[in-house]
Order: sequence, then C-alpha cells, then structure tokens
Amino acid sequence: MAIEGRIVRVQGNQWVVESGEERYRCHARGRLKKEAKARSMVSPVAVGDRVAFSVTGPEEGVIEEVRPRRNEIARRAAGTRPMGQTMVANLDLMVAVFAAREPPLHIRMVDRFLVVAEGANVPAALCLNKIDLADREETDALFAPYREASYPALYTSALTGEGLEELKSLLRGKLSMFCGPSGVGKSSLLNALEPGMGLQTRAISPLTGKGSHTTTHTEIHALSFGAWVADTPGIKELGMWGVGAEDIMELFPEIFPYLGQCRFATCRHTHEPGCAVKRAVQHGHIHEARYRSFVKMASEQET
Ligand SMILES: Nc1nc2c(ncn2[C@@H]2O[C@H](COP(=O)(O)OP(=O)(O)OP(=O)(O)O)[C@@H](O)[C@H]2O)c(=O)[nH]1
Ligand SMILES: [Mg+2]
Ligand SMILES: [Zn+2]
Repeated sequence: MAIEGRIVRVQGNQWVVESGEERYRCHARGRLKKEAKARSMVSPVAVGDRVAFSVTGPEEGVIEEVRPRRNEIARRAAGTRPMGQTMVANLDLMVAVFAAREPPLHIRMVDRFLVVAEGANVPAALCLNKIDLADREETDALFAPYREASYPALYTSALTGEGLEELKSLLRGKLSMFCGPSGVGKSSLLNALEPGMGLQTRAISPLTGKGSHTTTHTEIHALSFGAWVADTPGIKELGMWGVGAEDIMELFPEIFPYLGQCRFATCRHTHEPGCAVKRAVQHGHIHEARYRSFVKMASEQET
C-alpha cells in the first residue's frame, strides 16, 4: 500500500521522503524515470514534490507516483544535451540571495533569477546579504529598480544579524527556496535564522574570489518560527529552461505594460522607430539597467 509524503532532500539518485514524523530513503520506479527522460528532464522527482511511495524496508521505499506540481523552478542541466532539471517544486517563494561584495554582485544574474521565477509563476524576493561589507549608496541605486517593480528587496547580514527579523517575516508560513551564486551566504543565513542548524559554510576562495560550492545537495529545512526553506547548491550560470524569447519579454513586470504600444507589432525594442519601451526608458519610467538585461536576455534566447 502506498503512503503519501514530501521529498525533502535529494542526493544523487536517492530521495528522502518525509511522511509524518518518519523519513524514508527512496528510489523511483523505472517507469517514472522513463517518463522523465521522454520529457528531457534529468530526474523524475524534485525536492518539494508530493509523492506516493511504498515502504520496502525499515526507512526505505520506492516512489510510485508524483502528484501534479503547483509550480516548479527549473534550469537547463549541465552537459551538452539539452535537458531540464527541476530545482524545487511547489514553492510559495523564491528568494534570490546575492552578496553585496565577496563575491561581487552581478546585476544581470539578479535579472535572470527574477525572469525564471516570473516564468514559473513563483513569487520572488531579493536578499542582498553581506550588507556589512556594502557601500549603501551604491546598493540603494542598484536595488531601486527592483523595489519600484514591487519585488521585496531585503538587506541582510548573517554576520551582524541585520535584516534577519524582516527575512523571518517574509519566510513565515511558506515553503521558500534560497538560490544564488556560491559563497553569498545562503547556508550562513539559515544558520543565523535558526541557532543549532549547523549547516556547513566555507569562506570564498582567496585566489579566485569565488565561492567554493560548499552545499552540494538541495534540502528543505524546517525552521522553528514556522517556515520551510530549501537550501540549494550555489549556481554559476542559471541556464533558462522552457522559457522562449517572446516569453522573456513578458517577464519583466515593469516593461510588460508597454509591449503592445509599439508602432510595429514585430518590434524587438532595440532600434525600431516608434518603440514604446525605448520611449519609456528615455522618460525614466523603465530603468536603463533593467532594459539592457531585457534586450540581452531576449537576444540570447533567439540564438
Ligand atoms: N561579512 C559577511 N560574511 C558572510 C555573511 N554571510 C556569510 N558570510 C561568509 O561567506 C562565506 C560563504 O558562506 P556560505 O553560507 O557557505 O555561502 P553559500 O551561499 O551557502 O555557498 P554555497 O553553499 O557554496 O552555495 C562564509 O565564509 C561565511 O562566513 C555576511 O552577512 N557577512
Ligand atoms: Mg551553502
Ligand atoms: Zn518596441
């Protein structure tokens, strides 16, 4: 007889399914793996999935069915063949975590994460960690476009505790995912939010200035103030999966209202006359940096 549970951790080919107070190490039925392959997905299940599984031994089981997903955050998997990988399913919130410094902030990557969340219909928030190292004026200027586009944009420090209460209020009652580059402090934030969590963290490499990919698996952690957060491994490049060029144009909420107003229906919003998007940029209704990301991402998608 199958029982219901939720996948809380994935490592390699094994999934940990939580059902009530119990946890089971599970494999997936071959049939599910085949179906995933046919959809060009590397894995039949993901952390956050609701599944039905049979118990095959003490704390062991086999996943029989995956319940339909409410949503999912997916990326293009590493490797030459085009395959998709679901990072987390059934989310209430994606928190894209970046560091103000160490590693340096690449604003294009912020836009990529937001586009992925918009495309997946998952509400998104930004968390700028290591605010203790920041030049406030600089970060305020960089983050203004996101605040104006109504994304919650928090400043935090896992070191000094700044912003943690605000982060707690954002997370309370939800299943969220922390994602972002390696070394920005995703695991450190969880440790700071929940004393005793004891997640492994590691300094960024003094040689490359990059994170050292300390977290190697995705896992949902229950926090005692009533929140669930999936910590994920740091991401070097967030490859788009299942997002087309036309889609990308529609995934910048503050640009979207102008799209139908250009002179030409085929407008790419780069050099066409009568472009409503460019006009909005010139008049300061759309931030230049966001516009540049928009054009860059749409053109990348076409090639
Ligand atoms: N100054 C400062 N350092 C921080 C802060 N948060 C984390 N760090 C340091 O940044 C380094 C990387 O932190 P991690 O928590 O391992 O980063 P991560 O994002 O989980 O990295 P991956 O697991 O590799 O993706 C550690 O040396 C932390 O001590 C912060 O708010 N301020
Ligand atoms: Mg980590
Ligand atoms: Zn246009």
